[in-house]
Amino acid sequence: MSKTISTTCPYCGTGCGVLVTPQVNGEVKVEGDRKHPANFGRLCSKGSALGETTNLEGRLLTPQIGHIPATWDNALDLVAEKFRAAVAEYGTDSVAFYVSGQLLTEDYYVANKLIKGYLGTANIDTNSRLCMASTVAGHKRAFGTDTVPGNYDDLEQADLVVLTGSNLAWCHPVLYQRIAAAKATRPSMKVVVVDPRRTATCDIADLHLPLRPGTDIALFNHLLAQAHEHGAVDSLFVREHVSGFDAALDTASSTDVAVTGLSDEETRAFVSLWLASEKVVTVFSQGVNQSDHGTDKVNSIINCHLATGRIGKPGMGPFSVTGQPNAMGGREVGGLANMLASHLDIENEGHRDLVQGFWQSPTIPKNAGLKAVDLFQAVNEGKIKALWVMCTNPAVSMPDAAFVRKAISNCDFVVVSDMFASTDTAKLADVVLPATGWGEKTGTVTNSDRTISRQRAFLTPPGEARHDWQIICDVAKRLGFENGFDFDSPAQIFREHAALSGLASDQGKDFDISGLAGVSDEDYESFTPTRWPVSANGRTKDRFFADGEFFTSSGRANMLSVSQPETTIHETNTPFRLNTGRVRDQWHTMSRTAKSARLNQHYGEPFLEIHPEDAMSLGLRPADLAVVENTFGRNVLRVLVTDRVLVGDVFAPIHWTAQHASNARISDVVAPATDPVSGQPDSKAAKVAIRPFAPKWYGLLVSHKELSPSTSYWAKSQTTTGWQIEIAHDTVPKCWETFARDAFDAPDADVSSVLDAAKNHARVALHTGGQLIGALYTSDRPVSVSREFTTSLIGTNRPGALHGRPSVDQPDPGPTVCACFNIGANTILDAIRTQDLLSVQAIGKALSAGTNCGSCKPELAALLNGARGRAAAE
Ligand SMILES: Nc1nc2c(c(=O)[nH]1)N[C@H]1C(S)=C(S)[C@@H](COP(=O)(O)OP(=O)(O)OC[C@H]3O[C@@H](n4cnc5c(=O)[nH]c(N)nc54)[C@H](O)[C@@H]3O)O[C@H]1N2
Ligand SMILES: Nc1nc2c(c(=O)[nH]1)N[C@H]1C(S)=C(S)[C@@H](COP(=O)(O)OP(=O)(O)OC[C@H]3O[C@@H](n4cnc5c(=O)[nH]c(N)nc54)[C@H](O)[C@@H]3O)O[C@H]1N2
Ligand code: SF4
Ligand SMILES: [Mo]
Repeated sequence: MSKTISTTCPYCGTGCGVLVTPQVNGEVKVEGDRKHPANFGRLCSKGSALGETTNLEGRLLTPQIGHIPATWDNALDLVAEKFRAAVAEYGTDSVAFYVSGQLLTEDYYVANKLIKGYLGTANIDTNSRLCMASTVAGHKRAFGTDTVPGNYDDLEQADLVVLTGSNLAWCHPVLYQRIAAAKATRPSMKVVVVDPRRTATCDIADLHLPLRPGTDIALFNHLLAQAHEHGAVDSLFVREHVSGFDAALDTASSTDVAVTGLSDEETRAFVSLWLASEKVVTVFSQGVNQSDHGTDKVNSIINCHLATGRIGKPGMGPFSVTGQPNAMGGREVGGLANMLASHLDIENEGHRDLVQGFWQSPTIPKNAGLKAVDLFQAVNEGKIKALWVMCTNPAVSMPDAAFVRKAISNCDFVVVSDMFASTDTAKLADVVLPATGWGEKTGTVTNSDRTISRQRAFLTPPGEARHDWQIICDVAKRLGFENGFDFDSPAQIFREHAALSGLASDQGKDFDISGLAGVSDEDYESFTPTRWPVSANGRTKDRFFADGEFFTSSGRANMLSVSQPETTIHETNTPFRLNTGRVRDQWHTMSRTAKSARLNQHYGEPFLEIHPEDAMSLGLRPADLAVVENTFGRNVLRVLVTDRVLVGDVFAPIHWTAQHASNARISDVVAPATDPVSGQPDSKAAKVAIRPFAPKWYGLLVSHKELSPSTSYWAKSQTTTGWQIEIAHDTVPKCWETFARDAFDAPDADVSSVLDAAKNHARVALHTGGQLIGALYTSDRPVSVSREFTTSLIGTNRPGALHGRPSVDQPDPGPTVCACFNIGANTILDAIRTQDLLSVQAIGKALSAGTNCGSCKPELAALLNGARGRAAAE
């Protein structure tokens, strides 16, 4: 039995502590760390499945030049030469880095140092621009710095938690569970969800406000005006510590809340809950940030907290939950194009001198660099001659992604550092560099409540993979910057970063970890989760701003006068508003989560949520395929008819790439419109036309190996026995058996089939050596065989492949709900009925479902409610 290592989950910004024990058989046992203050032992489905994602399938193991394996020396020499040549010939601003909130702080620190202090340009932006930029800008406008005032304990201590534009149940499941547990022990605690969609998060909501998308400012302005009318303003706090109250209130008072589309009853209920609860936390996330007026949305929320003095004290405050594991660390090292380091400002001469002096670097840029959308625009215009993309997949995740792919393809020289060889971005690069990933690398991350935790390695780097900080330092040294980049370990980088923060804090900045500047290598190794600030003079703080001291030049917080924009929809002459976001069990562009069969079972295919009325008027039936398109691009998605979305709104997940589906990169149809203050893209409001895809036939392939179908639609996902591939096509093959043989590339397999040509109905099974290697099911309607059953037959000689569903003595478990124990919806519904189960806990007792990570509890509740509803109707 090997040693247990404590590390941190590499997914969401909750930042859960994970205990990992490598097993002798090569597997990795993963448990929640009971001592970690973010999760106290809990993990969600993604965290629990981490052990299933560390295999080497798909990993990039050597550097490549022109997609041909190369030595590190040759690859690094080439990168250094191209960057040097670009700067020499076209100037410092002809080079750029595009980095990520998933880099560790130490990686991020050296990347920022190299480009700003040594290459001399601020052209470094990060995927945090697509994620947290509006919050950063909103915080800075209100507080003078990018400060998250509260911490996770506040979520449990609050009397009211308002979740605005946040699907916490799926995106920060452990925080959601902490709130749900607090509410269970203290039922007087209330939860409000503000989201146009009825998400899984609504399961614990006392009130769900399905406001019209893009109308949050109207709601919060209304709240501010009502707070004033009801005498709930904290006049003393405002007088002593806040500027801009009158103007903000004036604007708020003239805002018409009717644009939200909410009923008077709903808004009244919201206002009275808010004003009656002293301890209010307003959690916000991408429904707020990813908007062309996201910064104003952020300030409309902060305004309400400032006006009522509900900030910085236990159980209250505005709370931005960060998306990526190190979104906060990236902000701390200054990874955004308009920041310096340690929350200092690039456009402040004093700050620049201070950082340059500390680094003793040859240069420092005077102006902010290009923000993500403008950066790729400049790449397309040929202004950026050398681009280095690290730890992010912009070919999929940037708005107008097809344009971004074109820009990257046209760029003179593009380097991509990634763990995987075939990401949609890596495929377009001139040089790809193999980076170590979670479990192999070591360093620190900062979570949403300012807690710094260690990631620790428990696996040796595969192939020739190197750590991101090493790769960056290697290039820096080749560029002649040995002095600034002579680091031997992440601990050494961390100490430098911590020391710099002390100087920043002397400039009146919030971020201060100077108390950690002297950590020894041993201290760093045994470092336990620590919330900043940790200053050299011993100052720490659990919360900011209770004392009314802000980081603006006047020391007062700012309320902003923010108005509700009249229209938030981009005109492209097409009718639907496309909202995009996440599903519970996939992480972004799926490079890691799609390796876990049990995570894939939650949703195995890209989909489009559409309201029944809209589906009917378009002639779309459940499980049909729909084309979603506009002038920017086109997607084909499986239709999921549901009244969870409003009429006129549709929702699609962001995760699927060209590796996983024929046409499902959703950002292909997202316009590159941005917030004027933060530069953050408006990712939740694409305007799209929708029509039926109407193929001649639909099909399903289950297979022991990965296939690359040539059908006009396909979407594939890994299963416990191989692969499951949904297909559809517009021409009917002459012979289904031949089609199947070709699809499985199995000319010698034994074929058996059942065919009904009139309905394009075929069931073909292929066996070799008596074992099922593949099966094809087709129909002129979406294929309705049991995916769970047919995939379970692969690699076995069990009968039933042609039938496609289990016989009566073998119950069909139905689609997986509980990923941890692999329990399907049919099993759960059956138990609810036969055992008279009345609560989620009772389901847990009977079947174990929901008792490990608990991420499926909202879905268990939905099944319970559905079963109860049906029983009532019977
Ligand atoms: N499972 C999973 N978890 C993740 C991630 C993942 O990929 N998968 N990614 C992580 C990252 S990087 C991030 S940034 C976070 C994101 O976490 P969230 O922000 O919670 O996730 P999203 O699904 O992007 O969007 C949240 C909600 O905003 C709503 N919304 C859309 N428009 C509006 C509007 O105008 N007003 C309001 N009030 N709401 C609106 C959407 O309907 C959606 O339910 O998740 C993190 N956690
Ligand atoms: N339409 C729409 N678009 C969106 C969003 C949305 O809600 N709607 N959300 C936006 C948001 S909030 C975010 S955060 C982005 C996320 O979008 P991306 O950052 O593009 O997505 P990821 O799949 O997380 O990309 C991370 C890449 O880094 C690799 N990687 C993992 N670990 C390491 C490592 O240690 N080192 C290196 N070098 N590589 C590594 C992974 O294999 C993967 O290819 O998407 C944004 N785009
Ligand atoms: S909530 Fe889940 S994904 Fe987020 S850090 Fe915790 S275990 Fe990881
Ligand atoms: Mo994000």
